[in-house]
Amino acid sequence: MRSEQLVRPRVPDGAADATAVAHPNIALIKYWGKSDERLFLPRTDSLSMTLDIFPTTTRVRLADEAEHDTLTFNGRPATGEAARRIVAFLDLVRERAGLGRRAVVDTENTVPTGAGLASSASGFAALAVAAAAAYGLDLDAAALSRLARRGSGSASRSVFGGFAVWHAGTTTGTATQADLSSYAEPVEAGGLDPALVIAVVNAGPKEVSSREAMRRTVDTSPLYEPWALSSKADLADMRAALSRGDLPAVGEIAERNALGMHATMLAARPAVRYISPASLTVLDSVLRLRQDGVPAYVTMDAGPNVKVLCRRADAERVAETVRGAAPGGAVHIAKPGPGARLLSEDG
Ligand code: 2P0
Repeated sequence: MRSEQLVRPRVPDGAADATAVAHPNIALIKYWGKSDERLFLPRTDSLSMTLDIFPTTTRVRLADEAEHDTLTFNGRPATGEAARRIVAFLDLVRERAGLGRRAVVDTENTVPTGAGLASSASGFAALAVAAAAAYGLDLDAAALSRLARRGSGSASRSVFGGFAVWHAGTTTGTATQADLSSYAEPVEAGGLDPALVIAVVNAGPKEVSSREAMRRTVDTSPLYEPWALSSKADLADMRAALSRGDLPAVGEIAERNALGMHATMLAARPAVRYISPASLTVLDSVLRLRQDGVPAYVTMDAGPNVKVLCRRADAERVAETVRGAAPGGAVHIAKPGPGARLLSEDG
């Protein structure tokens, strides 16, 4: 039987086989734009809620003699860009550990295909925790967050459960100083009892990757800098709203921050448009709910699917409403979930 440990893995002596689980997170204050692409340093701070659904489980075993890493994803060989990113991440871990051994990495991802949930967040958080343990790195939670960041920016936040803020850090000084300065940490949300209703309006693959879209936005959008500036104020307001457990304020701030991010993309040259007619239909239905007195607020990421923040007590009603607005699409209800953790055979 496997049992769960705390976020900080206790590295068994000579561990060469470790399994970790992590969940996706949805940003309420968005990460959009890098200041350093190699180090995955973001231009702005962001803040997210880790979900209790769609875990990724990753096992990393060190191979004895292999010349290459062996990677599977849901039982099939990983290929292309996904494989390249995992190998680059393992190279970073190997460099830190001073070990050259290749690995066998098996990933089981439960995010439904095209659900519009960044599986790279749960994926690299689980990989960071499992690979750190397998290669014998004894890292605290902040160090695991920094490491996960190097696989995918948003993964830095999935190391933590509940709400987490990811510090943009600094780009002045050495690369090491910059790297050390950017990590996530937990945020208290007193008395908030939230749910996130996820409306999958389109399960197709996106035409522009978020990495390319954020690069294009930073390089060409005249609205980018104003949004980045307003996002700072949004974060301060969000922290205050979270600490007093004020769901309507949390929702309003999240909604304006997300729609502002999409505005920066619409102003990019050429424009990046993730919002679809079906997204707008869901947005309208949420506005109507609000007019009926239900506190419900939207956020959207690099895709057309819509996430609706509401009180847990209202989640079923909200789900029913968005299901009616986007018939045929799947609707999921998520609550705050746990941080990344190591699983062990012996407890
Ligand atoms: C976020 N997104 O804060 C933002 C909002 C999408 C929209 O983080 O290039 O997969 O691997 O650092 O983390 C998606 O981007 O990008 C994302 P990389 P990532 O959740």
